[in-house]
Amino acid sequence: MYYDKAENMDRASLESLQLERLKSTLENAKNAPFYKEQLAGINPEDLQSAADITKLPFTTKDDLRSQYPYGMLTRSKDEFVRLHASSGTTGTPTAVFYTQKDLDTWADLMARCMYACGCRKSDVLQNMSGYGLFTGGLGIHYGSERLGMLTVPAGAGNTKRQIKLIRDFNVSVLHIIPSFALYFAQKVEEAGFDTADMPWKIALIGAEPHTEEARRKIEEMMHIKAYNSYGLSEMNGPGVAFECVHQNGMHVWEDAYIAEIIDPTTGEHVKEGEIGELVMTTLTREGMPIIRYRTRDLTRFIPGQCECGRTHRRIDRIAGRADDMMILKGVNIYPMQIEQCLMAMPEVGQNYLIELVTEGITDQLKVKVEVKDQFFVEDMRALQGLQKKIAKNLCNEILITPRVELCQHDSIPKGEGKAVRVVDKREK
Ligand code: ADP
Ligand code: K
Ligand code: ZN
Repeated sequence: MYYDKAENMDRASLESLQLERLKSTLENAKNAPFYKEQLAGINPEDLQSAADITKLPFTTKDDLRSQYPYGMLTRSKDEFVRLHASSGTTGTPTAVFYTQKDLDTWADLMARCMYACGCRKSDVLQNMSGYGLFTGGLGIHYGSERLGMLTVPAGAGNTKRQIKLIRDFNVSVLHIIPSFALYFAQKVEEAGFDTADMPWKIALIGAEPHTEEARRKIEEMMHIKAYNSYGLSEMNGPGVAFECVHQNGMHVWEDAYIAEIIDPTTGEHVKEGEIGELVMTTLTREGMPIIRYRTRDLTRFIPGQCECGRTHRRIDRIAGRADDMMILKGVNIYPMQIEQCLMAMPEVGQNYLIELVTEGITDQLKVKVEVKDQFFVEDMRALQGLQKKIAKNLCNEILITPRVELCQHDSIPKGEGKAVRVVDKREK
């Protein structure tokens, strides 16, 4: 029923395994120049339980940048066989290094994730994310092979070729970025195929924030089951937390990571079930352990047990990155609030773009929204009505009335990688 026996370990055993691994991680981390200094006063043997992790200092993205490239490594460069880099969504990228053992551990975790949402060795997986430095390429690829799936390394882009590969090889599992999935569904229809007739069953979607509404839209448009996949290169890449078939939050693999959720301003743990910043510690990485990493991602622990019987706690879908927050007229707004509202409206198509502009002396929020063809009509009054309706729905959610611009479907440029949701054109 599970890929790994660790998945339904009882909590007491899981927590003592965490403590044991945390101690050895600290011991090992002290071999890295950065942690040698950072952990100087800390004796791992003083930790009484995994909860004592709060006594350790945080590691930030800036710490990783300041140690670039080799300051986080615990051993000689000769012991490493691969590197990846973060996508650099929020600034200078950081590099992550893996020994062969680290790659094996990662592939096992990844295979475990895919198994949890129903992938089996009889499946054929097409990896539609970019390869190269981005962990969604090789990370997913080796996990898929580890599970025994026939793996099609299609890479990003070229929708025609993607469709041909899917049909020729009877692809049953897609790994695809959610913003691209919405676009791709449309392209499949335009190429003259019915998405209901495609061989796929399962989509692994992740790498960027997306709402439940966007997931449902992908599922409906593609006639597929879509599972949320969370990871970040600093913690290997994908394979950190994943949805099981119940689609009610992502299990964090607690034998491999310690997850905490903190109030980003005080650094203290939030109450169980409250939203905050996810902080992650590696427990099974030898080459580049990272302790209490501030992910900047906002989520919460979902209280209670999952029906699947896995004992590893679940996190809710990422509400956004702390860095994504926009402040306009004194109001805090997250792009996902806007997406949630748009994707719930039947008239709205696949894509949208948020623009922050300066008009006169004030800042304005502008939202460009692609409208489905059947609603993009000649009738001015109908269009204005739709525009008003969208603005009103958005205002209910974000408490500001944005300027809404209706666009024809496919008119907002779509890149191959993570979607850019916000463009800041404000005068500084
Ligand atoms: P970058 O931070 O430069 O984008 P990565 O490529 O390592 O670097 O991406 C990791 C980040 O991507 C995460 O910290 C998170 O913000 C986002 N992410 C990954 N998976 C998901 C997901 N399933 N839902 C929401 N956001 C995600
Ligand atoms: K196979
Ligand atoms: Zn579950």
